[in-house]
Amino acid sequence: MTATPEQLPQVRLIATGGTIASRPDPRTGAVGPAVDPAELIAAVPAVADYATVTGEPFAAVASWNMTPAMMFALAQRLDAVLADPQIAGAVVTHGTDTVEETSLLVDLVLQSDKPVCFAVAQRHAAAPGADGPANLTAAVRVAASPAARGRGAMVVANDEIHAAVSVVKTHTTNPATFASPGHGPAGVVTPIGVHFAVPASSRQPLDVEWIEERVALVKLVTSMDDRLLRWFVDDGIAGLVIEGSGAGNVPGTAVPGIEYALDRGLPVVLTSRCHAGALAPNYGTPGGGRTLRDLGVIAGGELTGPKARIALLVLLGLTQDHERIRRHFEGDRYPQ
Ligand code: DAS
Repeated sequence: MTATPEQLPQVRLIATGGTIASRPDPRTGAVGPAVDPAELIAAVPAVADYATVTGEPFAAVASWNMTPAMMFALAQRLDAVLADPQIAGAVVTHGTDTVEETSLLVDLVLQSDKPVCFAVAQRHAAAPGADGPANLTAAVRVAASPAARGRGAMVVANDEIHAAVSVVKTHTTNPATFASPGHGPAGVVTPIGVHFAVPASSRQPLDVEWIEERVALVKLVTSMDDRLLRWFVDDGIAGLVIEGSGAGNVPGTAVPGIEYALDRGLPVVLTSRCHAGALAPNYGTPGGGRTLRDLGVIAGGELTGPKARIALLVLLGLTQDHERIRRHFEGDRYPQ
C-alpha cells in the first residue's frame, strides 16, 4: 500500500545556491546560481515517493561567497523550521566548495535533533550527467528517515552520507568528491533504504547567540617566518588557527609569531595539512608539536584547518575561557 501525500514525512528544502542550483548564462556561458527552490523540487519528481517537500530561498550564492555570519543565520533558520512538529527534517542545497564549513557550523549550533542534509552537485543543472537530482533525492530520503535523527548535519552525495565533522571535498570536479578520511561514510542510501554504518553519537550542540568572525587560518610551510602571524595579530584577530605538517609541527622560524599571539591572549589552535589522522603533539625541537603545546597551543584533533577555524569562531561566541576552548578541541568530541 503506498502512502498518501498526507502520510508522508514533510521535508523543508532551504536553498543557498551552489552548482546544484546553477546553470550557464546564455549570453556569457559563465555558470552561476539561477535555479529557484520550486524548480529544484520540480526536477526531482521521484522524491514524492518519500516525502512532501516544500522549499524556501535563503541565498543564491556560489559557496565561496558564504560567510560565517550567513552560516549562523542559516543554522538559526533551520532551528526555526525544525521546531514545526510537522517537519521531519531539512535539506540545504549548497555549493560543494565550502559545504564542509557550513555543515560543521550548523552541526555545532543546531539545537534540533532532526536531521539536516546538505545536498550538492559537481555538475550544473544543464550539464550532461548532472548529479544534482540524484544527490537531492538521496538527501530528501535521509532527511525523511527516522534513522537520521540525532545525527546533526550531514552531507549527502553520490549515495553516501558523511558526517559534517569529518567530510571534506577531495576532488575539484569528480562527482565522487566527498570523503571522510580515516572514517568512511557514516551511511549509505540504497534503492531500498537509508542505512547507517555507525550508531548516532550523543550530540552536544553549543548554545551560542553570536559568533566571532575575526578568526584567521594560516597555513605554515617550510622556512616561513612569523611576519604573517604578527600581521594578523596586529590587525585585531580574536583567534588563530595554524595549519602545520605531520602530527602537528610548524617551522621553528614561525614560532615567535605564535608566541606573539599567545602573549596577547589569543587562543591558538593547531591543525595538520595531513588528510587523515588526529594530531599527536609529541615532538620537541623548535616548532615541534610538544614544544607548541607546552607554549599553550591547543591541539585541533582531527579537524582540518578550515573546520577548526569554524569551531573556534563558534566557541569564541560562547566563551573567552581558553581552558574551555581547549576542552572542546582536546576532549572526546573529536578523535584525538
Ligand atoms: N564548486 C561549485 C559547486 O560544486 C560552486 C560552489 O561551491 O558554490 O557547487
